[in-house]
Amino acid sequence: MKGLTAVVVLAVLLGVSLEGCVGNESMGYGFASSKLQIQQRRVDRLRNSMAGLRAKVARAHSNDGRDAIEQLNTRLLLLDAPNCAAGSVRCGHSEQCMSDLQFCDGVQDCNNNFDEENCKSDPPTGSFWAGDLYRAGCGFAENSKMRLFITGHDHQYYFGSRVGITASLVMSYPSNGASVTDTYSLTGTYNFGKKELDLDAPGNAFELRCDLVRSDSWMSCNLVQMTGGDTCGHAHLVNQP
Ligand SMILES: [Ca+2]
Repeated sequence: MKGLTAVVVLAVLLGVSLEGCVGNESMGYGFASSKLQIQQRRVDRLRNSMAGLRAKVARAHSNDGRDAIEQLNTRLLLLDAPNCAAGSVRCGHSEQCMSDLQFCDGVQDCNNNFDEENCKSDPPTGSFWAGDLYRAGCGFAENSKMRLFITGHDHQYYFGSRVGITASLVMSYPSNGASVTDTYSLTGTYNFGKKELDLDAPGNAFELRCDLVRSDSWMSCNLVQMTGGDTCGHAHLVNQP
């Protein structure tokens, strides 16, 4: 019987019709047919499990977990060091903390000059970022397509730690069988020390707060209500070529 079972499983895997090979009850093979049907169901379940596992592996590759781990490590090193007070940032890999207001002001404050490194105006003017909004609330549609265009910078020498940024946010989502697009003009600042982008939508009662620790490739954003501070959704925006 074990030999027959092995043959049957092999036949199923090769896509051979089992019923056609072994006959039916009327031909005196009822017992064998029943066993084969059980084996068929087991193989089907295995196939479904394999398909689920393949999908999970594909999703893991597309999410690129290395980026997430690197971002978390960087945040721990640079932003969330327990011995740095609120509003302060760790000077790279040293133990020294510095106010984010002293970053990119043209004066070396960190002993290792970390505060005056990487003072380019991120995200750059003309850059384009896209992703999906998820865990949506506050009236925003789940899985809205978000596209963020950085339209300009205004970096004043007397406030070097921040750079003024203008942007255009386009949100597209299905509604009643049609695709709806809302466009918002945003203004705000980029914080060099914390690597944070904070954009307000004037008159639209929300702001977009983004973490640009990996500013060359993607940013992690929260859509937040201006009143109350409730999070209305999260988006992983990827820099588009
Ligand atoms: Ca400085």
